[in-house]
Amino acid sequence: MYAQMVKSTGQGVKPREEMSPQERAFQDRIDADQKIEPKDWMPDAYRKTLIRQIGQHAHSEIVGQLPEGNWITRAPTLERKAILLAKVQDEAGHGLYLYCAAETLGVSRDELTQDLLSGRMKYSSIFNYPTLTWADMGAVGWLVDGAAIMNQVPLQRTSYGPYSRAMIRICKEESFHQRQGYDIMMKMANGSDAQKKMAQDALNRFWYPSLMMFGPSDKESVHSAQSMAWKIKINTNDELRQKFVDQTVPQAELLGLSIPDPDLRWNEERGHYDFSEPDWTEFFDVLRGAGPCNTDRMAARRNAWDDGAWFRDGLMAHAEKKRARAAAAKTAAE
Ligand code: FAQ
Repeated sequence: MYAQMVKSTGQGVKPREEMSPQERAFQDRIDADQKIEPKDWMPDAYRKTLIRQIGQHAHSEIVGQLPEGNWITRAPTLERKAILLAKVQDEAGHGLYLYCAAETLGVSRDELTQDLLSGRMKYSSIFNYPTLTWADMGAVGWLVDGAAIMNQVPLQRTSYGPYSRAMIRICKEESFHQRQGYDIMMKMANGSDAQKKMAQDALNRFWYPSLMMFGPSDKESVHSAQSMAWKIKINTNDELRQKFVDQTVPQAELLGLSIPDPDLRWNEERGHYDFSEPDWTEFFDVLRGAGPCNTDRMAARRNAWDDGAWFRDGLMAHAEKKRARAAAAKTAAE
């Protein structure tokens, strides 16, 4: 059953008059801001959408360790190294919270991992870009974690209880991640000419990929309407992208760095910045596996899975031994 559920949905919103009484009662609970819990009845498509989104989110946290993991051995000071190590470990923890939340929907972590490795499930496009210099650690923390928080703060109010509670814990840590990234950028932007140039270059390379993290434009977003009706998503992709730009431009100004967008300007009438859209062809290329690092990222995850086989086998053998011993003790006692 799970295998059939993973296939992408892209449904429209079912009109109320076409809903079954059970579906109507479910929608009423959502509309009343009640949380849905694992044992509650839910429409199959709601379960399927959650597995897709939470699973992708979990994979993103795990694959997201790779670009920063690349710099742990090369951090410029012991303090920076300890901070980066802690941050990368936090991302592993976020992945675990999210896999656990997905498991409450009836899918195992092994199944989700197999779907990532076979390409049936996605992870965030952003992690298919390389981290070339130390300034990229600043840009990732500032922009990538900044975009992640912008998306995740509203998800604390998502309708599915276990996902919402995971997001509350995750958001606390993401705020620290963003601050540490901005701190690196401040040091670099106020450093030597070469360091400032490196910081500007990191911003140039990470700006548009960060904007892509929010997903395609609203008119291209296949899941938004239904996910918002179910309060799985609270905002549209474009709303969050705009909020991110509005928040980030003054931060770049404070750093003395320029956003790489000649059309970026404050629009007094709208009360928002106007900005250029990312290159959506590049975005969809990355999604279908043709980004700069897709092959490397998937190879790293496949190796990790294969290298961990002996450990998983050991755990299973130990559990089986314990089970057999308990069964034998029970028989002896009877
Ligand atoms: N990358 O209809 P929509 C982090 C796919 S965590 C790849 O708009 P939806 C922490 C989408 O899945 C970052 N695929 O979809 C960290 C769908 O394809 P499908 C991850 C994308 O779900 C920091 C298709 O395009 N955060 O960074 C992307 O309503 C630093 C159509 O799109 C989350 O996952 C993309 N950027 O909205 C870790 C947050 N965008 O599945 C380490 C939770 C769209 O039909 C270091 N997720 N797609 O085959 C969400 O909020 C939503 O899923 C969106 C997409 C907003 C990402």
